[in-house]
Amino acid sequence: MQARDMGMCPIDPQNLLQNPGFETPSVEPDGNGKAVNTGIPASSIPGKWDGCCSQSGGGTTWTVSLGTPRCGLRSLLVSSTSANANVLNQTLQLPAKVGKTLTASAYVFVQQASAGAKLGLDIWDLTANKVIASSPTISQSTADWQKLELSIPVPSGGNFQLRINTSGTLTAYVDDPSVLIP
Ligand SMILES: [Ca+2]
Repeated sequence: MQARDMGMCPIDPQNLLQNPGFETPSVEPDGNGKAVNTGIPASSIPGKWDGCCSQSGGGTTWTVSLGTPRCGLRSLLVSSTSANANVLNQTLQLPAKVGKTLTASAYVFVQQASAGAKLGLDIWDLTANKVIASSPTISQSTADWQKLELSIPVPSGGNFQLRINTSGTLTAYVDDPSVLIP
């Protein structure tokens, strides 16, 4: 892994997510903060991030990493092992934005991906209880950070989640997620 020196990315004051650069230090004793994907307990990654989805075999672990930030000091290390769909999500409640187009994005850097592994973003409609938009997914290692993006109108009710969705067996970094609604 080459050293990266990109410094702090500009903070977009319009970004609706909390802790989008994963920069907020955790209160975890290890100083990182980590979410083992059991659903209970919820994620301890600061900034309203929550893990989801228990499963019998395999799983996904999210750890705030100091090793490979795209910007700032931290990024999110995602490690999936024979996982079904696993998500790290952040809920947004924006009834005033219904019908306006949201754009969600994040940068990912996939270190290793076994056959069948996938990493992508989606929007989960909390009213309809379904995915309403998905970014392209990445299923192979990448040479550098790669941007994933999607756009969709804010659904009826305005309650939705941005989800970082991973399955199969892979190791990747995620940084700088964003939800913008002009
Ligand atoms: Ca960061």
